[in-house]
Amino acid sequence: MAKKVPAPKQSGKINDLVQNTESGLNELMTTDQGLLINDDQNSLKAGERGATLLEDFILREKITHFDHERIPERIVHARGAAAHGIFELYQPMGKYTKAKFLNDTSRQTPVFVRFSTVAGSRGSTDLARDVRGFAVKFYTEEGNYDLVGNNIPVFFIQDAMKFPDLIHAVKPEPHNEIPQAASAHDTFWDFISLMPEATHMIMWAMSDRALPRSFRMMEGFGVHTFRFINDKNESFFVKFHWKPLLGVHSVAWDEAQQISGKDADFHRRDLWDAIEAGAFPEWEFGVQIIPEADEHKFDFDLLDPTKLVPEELVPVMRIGKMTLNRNPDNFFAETEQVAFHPGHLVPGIDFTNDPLLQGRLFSYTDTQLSRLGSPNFHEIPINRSLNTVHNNQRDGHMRQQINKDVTSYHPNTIGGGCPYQAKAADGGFTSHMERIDAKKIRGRSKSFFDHFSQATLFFNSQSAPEQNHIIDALRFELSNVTIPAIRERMLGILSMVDKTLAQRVADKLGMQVPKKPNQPINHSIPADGKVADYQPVKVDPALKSSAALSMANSVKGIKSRKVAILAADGVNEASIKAIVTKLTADGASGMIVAPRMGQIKGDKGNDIMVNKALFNTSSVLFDAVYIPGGQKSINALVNEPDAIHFINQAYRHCKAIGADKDGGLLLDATYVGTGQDEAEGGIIIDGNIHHFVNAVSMHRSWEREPSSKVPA
Ligand code: HDE
Repeated sequence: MAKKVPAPKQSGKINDLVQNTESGLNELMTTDQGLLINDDQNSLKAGERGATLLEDFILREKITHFDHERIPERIVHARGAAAHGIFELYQPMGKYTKAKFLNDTSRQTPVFVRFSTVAGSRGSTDLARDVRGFAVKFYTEEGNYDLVGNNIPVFFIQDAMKFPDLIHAVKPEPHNEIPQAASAHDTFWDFISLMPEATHMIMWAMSDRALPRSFRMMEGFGVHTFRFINDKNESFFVKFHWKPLLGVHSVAWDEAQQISGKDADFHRRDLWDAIEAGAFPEWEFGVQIIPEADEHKFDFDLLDPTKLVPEELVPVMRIGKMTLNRNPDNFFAETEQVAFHPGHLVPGIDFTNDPLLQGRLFSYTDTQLSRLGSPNFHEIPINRSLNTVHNNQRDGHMRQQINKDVTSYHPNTIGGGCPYQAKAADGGFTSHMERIDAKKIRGRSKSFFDHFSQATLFFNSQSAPEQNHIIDALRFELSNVTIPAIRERMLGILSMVDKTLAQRVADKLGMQVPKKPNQPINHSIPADGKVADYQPVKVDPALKSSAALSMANSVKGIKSRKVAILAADGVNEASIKAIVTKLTADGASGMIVAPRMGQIKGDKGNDIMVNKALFNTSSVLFDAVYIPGGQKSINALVNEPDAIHFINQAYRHCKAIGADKDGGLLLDATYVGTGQDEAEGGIIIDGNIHHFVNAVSMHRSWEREPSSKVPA
């Protein structure tokens, strides 16, 4: 039976895609030429036991198409999932930008958003420790605007020249293609240990930000500084943010590794299921605006993509909301073929000279040419703009548009001078007239040389559990490096961030922190320059800590959380009803996990539908566990090793565990134990479901972690 799906909000883009959609429901099967097919089971043969005939054009067509089904995966961000949605503006932004979609609060701008991991192949796990891509295509009335960002606000490198090196270093090693979707290997850390500019980003990548609980619980960042341009041609620097209304939350590293085995599609499924269930993910769109006059006011360079602008210095103004409300109809046609490009702009938004951004402006069209195979990739339905394209670009593989004009050049008289150029006043795009007076030089600005202060700022801004997780991640990653000299260089770099951090990592590696950190210089020194003048530096920033950088300060809530309810025959029906009703009312879900699939019998003799069996699910796929009583049920679960493991694992991962008065007896058989301190965070055994729901909404009780004795 077809699932009942809440009606998504319609958008101009969905209507646009309809002309390309197809369904075979109640239709006869045809060849690609529209010929009705009579037999799709057998090839044409010379006799029943004879050879297949070359003449069989139907077989040839079918197999030829199959042979060519695959296209190259993205060189980076190969693994991803996407959804349609809308963007709604809260307040007109005309003071800063003339972009129409940022001025009209009555309009819903259609969007298509793709989330991704960076390093892994298309079939790799969703839960790899990695940066996540956060790419948004706005289908505006002025053409497509792409904000191609990440879930981390800074990047590894300062100059596009180093991007191929970075990616070659992190991808599986070339001789044996190991490891898949992982940075814990020699070549990555070899490169990083020679690139002190990566230090700030490494702090983020080793933090739990690299292990999101859900795409829906990630922030998004434009990373680079961009420009807004208003209708008086005044320019403002701008940093873009996406703030998830569910808050920013992550899983534990041990949990991430287990999810990779239990459900490698965890994030993809989570996004899909939430949208199907009508729990539409939402983000507020934020901007940090900096007047041009303030460009040099900061102790870092706004053009340096390894730096963020702390929210304490420039607050984030929330100017609109994006809601994802519709899953794609076809993964390949939409999610795989969508082509983002930071150079897809609308009037009112422009670039800065960030050297990383400048390099990206070349790469994204170039890569589509090999990935999608033709300069006509803009005609693929998911990529085409809502306004009709008129220009003199012609022909090429798979051209769809039928250009009727005789002229394909400009200027012309034969075609009446059409298509016309648009005046700036009529929406024609003009580049910002930035004044430039410079020598042509292959080099780097000294204002980019501070590689450590914001790494320290980030580390100092983390809660104690977050700091522990960063240290654990560095221990894990560097312990997988086989060459001691690389580990040593990294310890030297870490000591520039924080001495205790470096020491704690070194202790578990069985190494010493080098007394004199080796700070390699990863950029050229001009012929007339002195080496000493080109060393990485660390300034002492005015701001010592920034609350916005810690997930501990993020919005909390119960909405869309998944709670496993452990039950067996004889379970207390009233207790199940109470918890499920409360969870559903609060926008969360409770799923019955039992020793077998099908149904179990409650204590009042009623059948209860089982959602998952202990043998086909795991606590790592849930946010919390609840144990309703019923003596028979508890007795059965006490004798189920999978049930005991389920609770122990949830305990180790610091999840909320709740039980009614009888249900608490099951905890005796687990590491949670009955003698545990009643005040222990997230363990609710008083049967008060309000207390339990509160605990779930806190996401995790990370403070429990250091005392956890549960084996992995
Ligand atoms: Fe990308 N990046 N990138 N990148 N990037 C690609 O384009 C590149 C960078 C980002 O869901 C590729 O269509 C260079 C920063 C996302 O389809 C490619 C440099 C940020 C996605 C490419 C960067 C990003 C990509 C591969 C350094 C965050 C996935 C496939 C100069 C602000 C988009 C493709 C999707 C994809 C190049 C650095 C984000 C090869 C050369 C910084 C989210 O063109």
